[in-house]
Formats: sequence, C-alpha cells, structure tokens
Amino acid sequence: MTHKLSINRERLLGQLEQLAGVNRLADRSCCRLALTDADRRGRDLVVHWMREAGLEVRIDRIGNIFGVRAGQTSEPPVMTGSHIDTVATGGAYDGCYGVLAGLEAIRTLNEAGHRTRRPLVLAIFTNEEGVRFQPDMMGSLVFAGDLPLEDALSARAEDGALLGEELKRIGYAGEDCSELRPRAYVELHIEQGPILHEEGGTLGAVQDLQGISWHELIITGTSNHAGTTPMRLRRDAGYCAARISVFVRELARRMGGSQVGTVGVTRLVPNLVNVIAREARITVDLRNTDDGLLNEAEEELRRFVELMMREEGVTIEMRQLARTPPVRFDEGVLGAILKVAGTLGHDIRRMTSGAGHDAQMLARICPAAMIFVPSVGGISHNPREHTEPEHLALGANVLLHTLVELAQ
Ligand code: HGY
Ligand code: MN
Ligand code: MN
Repeated sequence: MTHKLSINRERLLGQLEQLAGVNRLADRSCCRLALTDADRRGRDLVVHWMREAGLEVRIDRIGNIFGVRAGQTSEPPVMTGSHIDTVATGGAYDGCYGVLAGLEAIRTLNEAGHRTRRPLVLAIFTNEEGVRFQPDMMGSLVFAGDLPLEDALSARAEDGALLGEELKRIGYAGEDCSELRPRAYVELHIEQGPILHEEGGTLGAVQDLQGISWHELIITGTSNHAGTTPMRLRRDAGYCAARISVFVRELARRMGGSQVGTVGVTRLVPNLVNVIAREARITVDLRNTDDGLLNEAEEELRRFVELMMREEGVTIEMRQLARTPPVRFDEGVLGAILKVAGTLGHDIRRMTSGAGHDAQMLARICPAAMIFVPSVGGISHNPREHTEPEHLALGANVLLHTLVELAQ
C-alpha cells in the first residue's frame, strides 16, 4: 500500500525556498550562524511547520529540536533529520533539505493516514557547521553522549559569545530528551561534492565518511615598520601564516589518496599595509578516509610548525578544535536505502562523504546511514549551491520509503 506514496514536490520546494529566505544576504548567501537571531528565526519557522504537521516538538538541553510522530507502538523510534544552521556563505540546501524532506515525508504519511509501527522522530541538530562555535556536529555529538553538555555550553565564539548564554537568549535551552535515543537513523543530504553530478548519477547510498581534524594556530611575532626593518631582523607572523598555508596544500598533494587540507581562516593583526604583522590566527582543516594517515598528516603539520618557530623566531600555539575518526555506516540501513531505490526503479551508487554530517555522530549510538542527491558542479558552502528539483523530489521519496521500511 505505501509503495504508492509520493511526496508533494511543490510543497517541499516552496518550504526550502521560504527557509532559504530567512536572513538571505544581497549576494543570496543564506547566513544563519548557530544560535544567532537569524538561526532563531529559522528554528521558529520550522518548529511552526512541525507543529502544523501534528508533531510533538521537544527541545533538549543543547537546543536540538525533535518532532515526534507517534507510532502504533512506543518502541524506540526511527529518526531522520539534519541541521538548519548555515555557514556565512551558505546555500539553500545544506542541512535544510534533509530536515524539510523529512517533514514532507511525515506530512505525506499523515495525508495517507499511515501509522508506522515505530514512532518517527524528525531532528534538527544544533550547530552542525561549527563555524561560530567549535566543534562542528556539536548538537549531535552531545546527543550521542560523546561531548559533555557543560563543555558544549561553555564553548566561546570569536565574538566572545558563550554558547549556553546564546541558547538561553534565543529561547532554545530545553530539557533532557535522551529517551528519544533512536533504533535507527537515516539522513538525506546534498552530496556537496562533484561525484554524482559528473557521473550523471541521481542517488548515493553513503557507506562511509572521512575523518576530520581542525586546528587553530595563533602565530605571534613582532610588529615593526615595513620599510625600516631589515629582512634578517623580522619575526613576521604574516609570512609564517603564508608558509603554513602553502605547506598544508603541498602536504595534501604529496599524500594523495583522499587527503585534503584547507587553511580557511587567516586573520592578521594589525593587518596594515606598512606594518609587519605581530599576530596571525589561522585554521587548518585536514581530512582523510584513513585515520592512520590523518594522524600522520597532523604529525607532519606539528613538525612544520616547530620548524617555523625555529627558523622565524615566532611562537605558535596549536589548539585542536575538532577531531572525528572516519565512520563506516550500517549495512542494514544501507540495505533499506538500496532496496527502496531499486523498488522505485532508480540507480544508486555507494559512496563516501567528504563532508561531516550529524549522521556520523548518530552512528555512535545506533545503526545509521545517509542518502545523497547530486550537487550541480559539486558546489556547496556557496550561494551557488544547487540541486535539480527532480533530484530533490526523488531523494525525498527515497527517504519517505526508507523511513517506512525501517519503522515497520
Ligand atoms: O565541515 C563540514 O564538513 C560540515 O559542513 N560541518
Ligand atoms: Mn550539512
Ligand atoms: Mn555544511
């Protein structure tokens, strides 16, 4: 009976566009950094839609939002979801697509009067992006029990804001929801990479996700006059930041395989044309599908930092902001995804996720896996992020039927 069910494509596309419009900037970036007023407005909008769809809305102590749909039994639920916080230059689909497709699946089940055996829970995890507060995937990591709540609440943003205070300020400091621990978790997400698009594929069954290492480096040298200071006397934090940035790129190239490396933040002080920088704050993002190789990459970075301190007479403090090992997802949940795609008559390919996702944290407490749809040109974390409407609808239908399959 349920195999005839199909989501309402126009309703899903309309809600995606409406949520994307919450704090959309002039260059069309979606900008809803975790726990800002913009994030609150996005949260309030989706909570309103959740209630309209008859979900019982619960908020936990790190601000994760859970929409609960009763099942025929009160057995542990099947959970789906993602995040609706964005990077500052976000697109319309990263995270939001998984949440709103999950909501659309629930509305479709409501309209069909279909009650799954297990309850369904739609989750919106706090601070998945980790841009304003680190680490990333923070809300799901706390929910999985591997980041103490107090540590998360005491995270401090560069602008000085304290996470726990921000959570209270926007009205999303809730209560314990650990009884919602799921039997299984499936997350629908855009690929954010080029593989499906380049292959002309439409669906991905994500079987694993690479390890992630984030460091912040504070490089301290000596400010001096750009014209009068001989090169031999300089302790130039700006130069060291540039050397480390080049090192990270060359390290990734040299290691090859799945190794990637990014220096995404470079802030110089005083950042003036005729002053040698006394301080540089940079971030280093290293990722690899193999944890041993990722450890090696981190060790090489540490050795290069030591060399910079010796050669250039600067001090460099390294602070780990995030470190998650590679994750293999659950073959049972993957099997349900593959079966549903086959029943719907669509090809699907197994693949690895280059991006971090809340699913990697849920995988620590229950069987979990992900569904990908193509990103045009592999563009993401960029307002040009785009996925074709027919792929958005197809992914949502695969999610709908996978939830039914897992919740029976
Ligand atoms: O960094 C990531 O992979 C994710 O977007 N937070
Ligand atoms: Mn995401
Ligand atoms: Mn993202």
